[in-house]
Amino acid sequence: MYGSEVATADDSERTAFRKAEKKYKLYYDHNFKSSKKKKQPRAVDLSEVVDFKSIEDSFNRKEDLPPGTLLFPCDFDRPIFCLQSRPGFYFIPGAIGIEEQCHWIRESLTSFPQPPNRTNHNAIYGPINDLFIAARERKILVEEDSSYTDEGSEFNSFVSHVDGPRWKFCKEPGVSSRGNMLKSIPASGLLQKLRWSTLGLQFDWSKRNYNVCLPHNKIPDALCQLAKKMAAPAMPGGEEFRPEAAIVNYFGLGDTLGGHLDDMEADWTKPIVSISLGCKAVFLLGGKSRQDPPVAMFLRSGDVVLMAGEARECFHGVPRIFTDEEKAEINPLELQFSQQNDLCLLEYIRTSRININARFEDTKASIPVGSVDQSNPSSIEAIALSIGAVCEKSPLVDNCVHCHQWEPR
Ligand SMILES: O=C(O)CCC(=O)C(=O)O
Repeated sequence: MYGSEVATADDSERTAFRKAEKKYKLYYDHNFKSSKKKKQPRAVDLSEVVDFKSIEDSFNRKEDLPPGTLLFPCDFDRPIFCLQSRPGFYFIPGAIGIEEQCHWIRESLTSFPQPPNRTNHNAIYGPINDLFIAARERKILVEEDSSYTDEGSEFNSFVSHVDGPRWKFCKEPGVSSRGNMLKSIPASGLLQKLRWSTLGLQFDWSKRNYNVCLPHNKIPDALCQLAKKMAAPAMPGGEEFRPEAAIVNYFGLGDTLGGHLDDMEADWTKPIVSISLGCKAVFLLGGKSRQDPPVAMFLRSGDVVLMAGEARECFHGVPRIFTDEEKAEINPLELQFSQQNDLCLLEYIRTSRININARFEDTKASIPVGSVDQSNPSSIEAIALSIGAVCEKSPLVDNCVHCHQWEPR
């Protein structure tokens, strides 16, 4: 997933992929005419962004396709489009209906970040239970009072690292026995800073591999079924897709996912099934080199992308999500969540995008050695360093969803 071939600072201007990232990334202009110097998003030219929704609309009306776009022949219940220039890439616009989108958004916020699934917060706070509920109830994560070591302390019920700090959701900020304010962070802030969670087989960021030793649950059956159905057009010889791992990416305003290769899985003939939820985004699909000019395309809530075979070797990334009412295109989601009186979900999704990508990993090929010992700070540090190193070298991924943890906004 996060390719070994990481960009260095001096290719930031040189490669075609970098240029495209820069073109679509969110920049602000300061409006000096206004006394408040309000930040305004800089206008971006979206005329070259491929829009598979309008391609589908026009195909349904006139059965014609723009040059370079192909209709994949299959008996799927929706048209599936491919690009002549990128064999192994499939786009299924609006593949997931609105109610199902709401279901996966809810799951992504309530159950997917639950331990033993890991999130970007693990390295600092350890496993966190019920983050979404705590955010809804406006709770605060408070660090244990290290000056007070009562065995019966309530904090012991929420152990994060065995020897490290312990944290607990509280209604109020805490004060230590010596009268100092304890470190605390609102749960709502942690929810906004949730960048990834991993389902099924857990990915070990320090070793850049799946690690069967890390505690994990199976991927939820309903997600397997969905991925299996969506993957069918890209499966070799009519085989069934059985995902063993999934990464959930959470994007807020200004977040990006820098260009990378998904090269961690042993078997590249199996597709990655990538589901978009929430605000619209620009996705860049490059070639095998960062020098290849990427194709930019919109990803909307409910779209599904498959990357298999040769497309697995292509750089890709997300330089932009849109959170303004006109471009985000989430009115149907807003309507659903207001009907269900899910104000917290409504508030979240108005400024966020979620991507669930399911992968097949041959467990026999995964390295079962040297699992990350969460009680060992040097191991946690290794994760931080490995991700930090990637990001330091990549000036355009300063808001990258995978490295936020190490670079405060
Ligand atoms: O967010 C997306 O659409 C792409 C996610 C992705 O490329 C990844 O997680 O490797």
